[in-house]
Amino acid sequence: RSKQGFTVFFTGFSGSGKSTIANALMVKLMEMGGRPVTLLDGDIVRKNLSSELGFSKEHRDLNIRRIGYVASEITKNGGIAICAPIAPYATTRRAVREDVEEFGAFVEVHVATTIEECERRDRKGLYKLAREGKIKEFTGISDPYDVPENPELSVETENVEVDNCAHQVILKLEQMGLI
Ligand code: GGZ
Repeated sequence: RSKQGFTVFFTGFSGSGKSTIANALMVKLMEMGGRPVTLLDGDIVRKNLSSELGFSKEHRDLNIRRIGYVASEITKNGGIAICAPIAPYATTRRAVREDVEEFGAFVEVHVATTIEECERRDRKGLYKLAREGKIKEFTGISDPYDVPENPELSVETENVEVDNCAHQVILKLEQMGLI
């Protein structure tokens, strides 16, 4: 059994299912015991660690680099970090990968639920506000999202249940020899 720490980094649109899958994954990993599991969810990080930041490219990058720094420290100490921000920029995701891989494995999971489906769900009413121009620079509507080219795993929540998505991540972690 490997004891190295690792980071699972979810990326995808607002409302794609990142938080829900990340939470289900956290529960599964905690049940297995062993290493401590830390969830760095997008909105929780923004409330506690990045409260002064907005959604410009500079601020998003700063937010993601902070998440990456915390994840790399957790990974260094043999823990499991689960991150779930939008992280729209490929270069920034790459930088975080490099930070983490100094100490352990980086598992990028693209939550590939389409923008159409996220907007159709519109769980928080944010897409409507973005369409009305009341939220500017909204990812997928009026701001870019670089589709991950080589993620360790891609899942989607349109046709697949959350628990199944979390299970696919578990299988990938087993396959990589991390759990
Ligand atoms: C994207 C926004 C925006 C804009 C507010 N664009 O569904 P949510 O509400 O909880 O998830 C979104 C969250 C995105 O924060 P992240 O820290 O994950 O973004 S990034 O990785 O780009 O730094 C959404 C809400 O904040 N939100 N305004 N303009 N999402």
